[in-house]
Amino acid sequence: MPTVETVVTETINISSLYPSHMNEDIVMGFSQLGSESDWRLANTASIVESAKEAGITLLLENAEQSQQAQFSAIRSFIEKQVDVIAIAPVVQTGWENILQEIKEAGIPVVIIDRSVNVEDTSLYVTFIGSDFYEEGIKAGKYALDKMRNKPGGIRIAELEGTVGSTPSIDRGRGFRDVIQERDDMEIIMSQPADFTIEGGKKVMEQFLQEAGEQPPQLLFAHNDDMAIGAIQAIEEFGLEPGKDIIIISVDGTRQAFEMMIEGKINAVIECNPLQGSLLMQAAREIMGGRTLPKRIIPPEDIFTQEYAHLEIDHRKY
Ligand code: GZL
Repeated sequence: MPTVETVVTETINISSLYPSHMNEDIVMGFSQLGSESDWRLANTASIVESAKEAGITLLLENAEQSQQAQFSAIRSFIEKQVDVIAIAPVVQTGWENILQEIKEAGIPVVIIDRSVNVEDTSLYVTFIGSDFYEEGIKAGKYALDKMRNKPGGIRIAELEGTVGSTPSIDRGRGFRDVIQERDDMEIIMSQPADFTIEGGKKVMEQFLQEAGEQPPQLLFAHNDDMAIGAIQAIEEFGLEPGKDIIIISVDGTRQAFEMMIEGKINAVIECNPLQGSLLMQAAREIMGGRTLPKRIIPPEDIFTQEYAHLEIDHRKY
C-alpha cells in the first residue's frame, strides 16, 4: 500500500457507528463521476484492481459527469444494502440530502478523489484525495520561477476543469495566491474546458483568436488532457508550445511526460489517481470497526521537462 501522509484533522471511533464485519465479504457501492480523462480512467482501473486484490465485491456505477446520476446510483446501493459506499463527487455542492439518506440507512461513506462541501462532516467517515490548493501553489511557484527573467507584463491563460469541482476551484485559488506576488503577471483569459482534450483544444483556439498579436506567454491547464488539446491548437496557430507559450499542467499522465520530453509541456504537477488500495484499506478498517483519520492525502510531486526522461519509465498511469 503506498505510504500516505495522513492529515489527521479529527478522528472518529467508528465501531460505535457501524457493526463490525470482521471477515465477512464486503460489498462496496462506488459512484464514479465519469471517464473524461486519462487520470479518471487510471483512477477507475486502480479501484477495480484493488477491489479484486482485496476480495471486496465492487458495484461500480459511472455517472458520466451527472450529479443526478450519482444520486440514482447511490440510492440503488442503499436498496441493495451494500456494506460501504464510496463517492467521487463530480462537484462539491449539493450532497447534504443524499448523504443524510445514506446515514439513515446506516451505511458508512468514503469520499474519494474530490471533496464535498457539507456542514456536518459526520456524514462521511473520511475523504481520500489530493490537496488541490497545494497543487495550485506548486504551479504558481513554477510560473514565477520560469518567468523570473522575463521583463514586462506576463499574459497568462488558464484552462479550468469542471465548473464547481474541488480540483478546479482549489487549483485556481492556489495558483492565484502565488502569482499575485508579481504585480505584472496577469491572468488575461480563463475558461472552463471540462478536463477533456476536446475542451482544451476548443477553448485554446478561442483564446488565440481573441489574443491576436498578443498571445498569452504562459498557459496554466488544470489537467494534462486539456493541456494536450491546447498544444494541438497552439501548433495549428503556428506557435511553439513550451517555448512561445510556457505550459504548466496537472496530473502526470504518460502523455504529459511524453509532451515534456518533446519540450511541449514545461512542468507537470502530480495528482495521484492510484487511490484504489487506500480506498479498500479504508473499507476494511471501517468494517473492522477501527478508527480512520478524517482526511487522507496521497503524496505528490512536481516534474519538469529537464527530468521527465528520468521519471517516465517509473510511471504507472
Ligand atoms: C483530480 C481529479 C481531476 C483530474 C482530472 O483529483 O478529480 O479530474 O485532475 C480529472 O484529470 O478529470
